Amino acid sequence: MDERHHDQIAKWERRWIAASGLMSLVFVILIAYNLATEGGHIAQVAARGTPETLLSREIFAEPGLRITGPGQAQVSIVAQAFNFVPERIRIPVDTEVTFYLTSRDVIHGWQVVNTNLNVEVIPGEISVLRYTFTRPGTYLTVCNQYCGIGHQNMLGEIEVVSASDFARVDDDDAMVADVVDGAQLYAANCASCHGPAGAGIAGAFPPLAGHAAELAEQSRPYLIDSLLYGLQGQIVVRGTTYNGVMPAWGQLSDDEIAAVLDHIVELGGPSVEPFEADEVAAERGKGWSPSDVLEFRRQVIGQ
Ligand code: HEC
Ligand SMILES: [Cu+2]
Repeated sequence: MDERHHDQIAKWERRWIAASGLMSLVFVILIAYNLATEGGHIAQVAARGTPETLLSREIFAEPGLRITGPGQAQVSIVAQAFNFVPERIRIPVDTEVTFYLTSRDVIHGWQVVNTNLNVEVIPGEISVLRYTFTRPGTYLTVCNQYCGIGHQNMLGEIEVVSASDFARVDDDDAMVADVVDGAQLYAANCASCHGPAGAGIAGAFPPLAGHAAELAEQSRPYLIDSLLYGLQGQIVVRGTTYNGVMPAWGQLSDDEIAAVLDHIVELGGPSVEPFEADEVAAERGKGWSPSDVLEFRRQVIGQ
């Protein structure tokens, strides 16, 4: 080998070293620019435990927004297959918000589009982070961790409004707060799995349209229990086998359970007497597991 070749190689080596050095510099500048303009928003772990113990904490008893002082608020959000509770949050602009996030079931993501908020929401952990929205507008929130068959439907919204709009809208809400809307509860809690019209997905989520009314004819307590305590194990609906997990909805009030049941029995099938809150209350406190509900289903409905 003569010297000439060595020089040639050394020249290219120097160029590549310079190029990779330059690239690292660009990355560092981008990170520094982002930190300087947006600030770092890295979630901290506030608590660990089982999902049940974390969800029984006061902050998650009624998830959503709480104004804690002038220019300060708290927002708690529960992620679950396949939605965020609450789905929609209204926040006054220029308010320092402390977000508390946890998951009821599997790992989810919570990314607020057009901001640098991006949290991995882990069952058994409460993640905390602070953020101040300085521009009014509607921000989309998405789950960015694949969490199951309804993952792509796992969307939410943060509406950032001026202080005066916030006060006004809050009054409007107070006026309608007492009206429990079964269709709305269904859309927010059930549609991601059972479909917007209750058609289900063959083999994954049983249909409710028509089927729920048939179940109610056979056993109203069963239908209530399936919501209060969930359902797990093999069932057959209209010749199709399902072997999934239906989460428990005991966190909904008696009125809300009755309203959502009225909605699903009205999706089709035989006509059914409206459900009463008392009827739901009578089924509470049995402390059943989803497998107990399956056992009960075998007795009153069949396979
Ligand atoms: C995460 C997905 C998911 C969500 C959300 C969900 N379900 Fe289910 N549901 C299921 C699965 C899966 C089953 C079947 C369970 C099994 O295979 O044992 C089921 C079963 C049921 C059954 C019993 C059907 C039968 O034949 O016994 C009813 C009733 C029901 N769901 C109603 C609802 C209502 C009402 C909501 C909203 C409050 C809801 N579900 C939310 C997944 C879901
Ligand atoms: Cu998810």
